[in-house]
Amino acid sequence: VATTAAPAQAATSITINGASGGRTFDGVGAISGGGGNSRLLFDYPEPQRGQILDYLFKPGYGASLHILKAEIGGDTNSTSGAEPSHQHTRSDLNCDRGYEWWLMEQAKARNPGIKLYGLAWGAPGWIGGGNFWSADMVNYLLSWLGCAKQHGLSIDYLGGWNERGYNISWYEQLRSALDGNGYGNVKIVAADSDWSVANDINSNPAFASAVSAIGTHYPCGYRSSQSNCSVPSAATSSGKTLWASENGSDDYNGGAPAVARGINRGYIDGRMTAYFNWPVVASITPNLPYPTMGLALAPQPWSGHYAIGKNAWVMAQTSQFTAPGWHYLDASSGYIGGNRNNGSYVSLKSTNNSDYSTVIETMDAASPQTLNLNVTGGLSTKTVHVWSTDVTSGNPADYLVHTADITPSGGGFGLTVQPGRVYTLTTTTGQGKGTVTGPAQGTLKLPYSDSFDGYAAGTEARYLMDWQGAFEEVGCGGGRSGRCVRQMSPQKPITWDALSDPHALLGDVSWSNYTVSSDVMLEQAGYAELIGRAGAQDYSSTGGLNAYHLRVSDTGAWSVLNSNTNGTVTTLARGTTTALGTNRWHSLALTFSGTTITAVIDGATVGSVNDRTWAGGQIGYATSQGETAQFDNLSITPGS
Ligand code: 147
Repeated sequence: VATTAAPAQAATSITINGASGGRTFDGVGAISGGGGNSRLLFDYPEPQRGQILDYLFKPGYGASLHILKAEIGGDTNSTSGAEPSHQHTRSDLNCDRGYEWWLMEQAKARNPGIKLYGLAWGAPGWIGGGNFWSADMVNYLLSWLGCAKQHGLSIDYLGGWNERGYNISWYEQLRSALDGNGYGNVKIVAADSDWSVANDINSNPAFASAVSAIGTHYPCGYRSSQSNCSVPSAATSSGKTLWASENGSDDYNGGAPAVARGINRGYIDGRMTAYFNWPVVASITPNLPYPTMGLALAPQPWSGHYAIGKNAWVMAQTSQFTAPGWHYLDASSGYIGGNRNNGSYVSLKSTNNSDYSTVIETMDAASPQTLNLNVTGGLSTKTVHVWSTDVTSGNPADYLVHTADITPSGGGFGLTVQPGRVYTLTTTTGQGKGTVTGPAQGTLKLPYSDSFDGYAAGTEARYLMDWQGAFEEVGCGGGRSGRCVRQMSPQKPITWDALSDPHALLGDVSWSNYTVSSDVMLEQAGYAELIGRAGAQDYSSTGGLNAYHLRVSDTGAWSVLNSNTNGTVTTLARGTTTALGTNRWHSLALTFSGTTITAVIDGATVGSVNDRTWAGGQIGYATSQGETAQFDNLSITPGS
């Protein structure tokens, strides 16, 4: 076999200098929230649920996150779902709702050193008469911190309003409220929006003293590019800690090059000392927005199927080799040969002042490069362990591989780096890669039913994914015993994005011909709906859903509706039946058989229509805005 010698490569010298200055590293993390993206993980069976959590949080095993940023629920949609509030109304308080407390506990159980960061996307509408930047909102955050304390969780960082700008005096009020209520150690991040906050922090000392870190979203460009992470001079000269407090929004595998660039270049270009991937896990059904974004895919609690993404392994190339509190070595961080296309490297020094790790990414390189590394400035000259991830490979066996151990000679060693890879050179040990895998995909089998009786009050019914409002287990009303699902938001929320009626979805998008039935009880004048064949859901412009609905009002007015993501709602049939009233139970059913849709109220067929718009999809519940209706005895039976 004839071989051709590669053209001679000039070696590039890199000095890893422990005497270099540099900022303190705060960590790499990910976001649960903004929103709903962790919903189905909670419903996963064991042992798969624990395996996924291990891959996300266990040190030396997977993504091994340093920071978990969790949504502070607001009963309103925050991208891929709504997360429940700890205070649906002013007089209400329940510290056990939703899945973020559970997730933070699970993260802490695996890594007691993990840092926690809370941020709100929206809020219940009683707050500030609909004004987020209010004293009510400060108190809402204080009560959330009180809940965290009840859970034994100490919160390290707190933000304001996700991507909705900032209010200087509100941040100052928040700081003094934290200080005055025993939360002086909770650091404020501003403003989880763009860099404009840096100008005000730079010019207003009172604002500056309230804020610990400037956290900006997508500072290297939205989603896949992550190429240039330069920051405005006001941010640099503010002297504040700078973070990429949200980044990512990319597929759990396909986002890996952007993650690799973003973590390194955020520091090199912008001196940003933390990187947060949005979101932590894609644990939603495939019809919802961003169904594969995250570090892992876990959309099917009914099958237990999950997949750990390349994003997780690229993140591990930094997280497993460093810790918050380590120091960047500025003189040993930059672009290979000064050329961005060759790739980048950052070096960090342990708090023991001896161990170090250098993370190299060659995402944009075209050919192999030879590096001559020199270790100096008091750093360990022990064996250098080399780990690498081939980001161009689709084979998980090529991710986070321990590829070499090098003994430096006279402080020096060489390394050839291939294009499209991440390498970590380290004197530390303890890294590892979990190998357990989950079962194959499967559908959620019909018939499916839920009496909603087997849950504690305040929890969410299995597989029921809130989109707007909050659907929660309560003791049934209307003289019925047992538990029911109730829509808990009695007012229009302070939204993060498009407002829609409260609704929640459940099931497999492949369901086609079936009958869905449920009992329903209105609590006020208004309507409730049974939804079927639900598919795509818009979050940012109309809040619309591809679906059919049977809507019933307290007056007895009913309709069969066809809605879509453009926000269009078409009435397919309508009529009036005996008034349903309030606090009385009724039964609803919708049957889908080919193009025939049949609506039944209290056992009587009220309408039958033909429509071919939606061939299949999930079931769901909806209410008019502010209607706290109850639902019971869900049943979905297969049809033909
Ligand atoms: C972010 C939100 O903070 C997340 O909750 C989630 O919605 C995520 C989805 O990509 O997006 O909001 C952004 C939306 C658009 C841009 C940046 C952030 N953008 O176009 O730069």
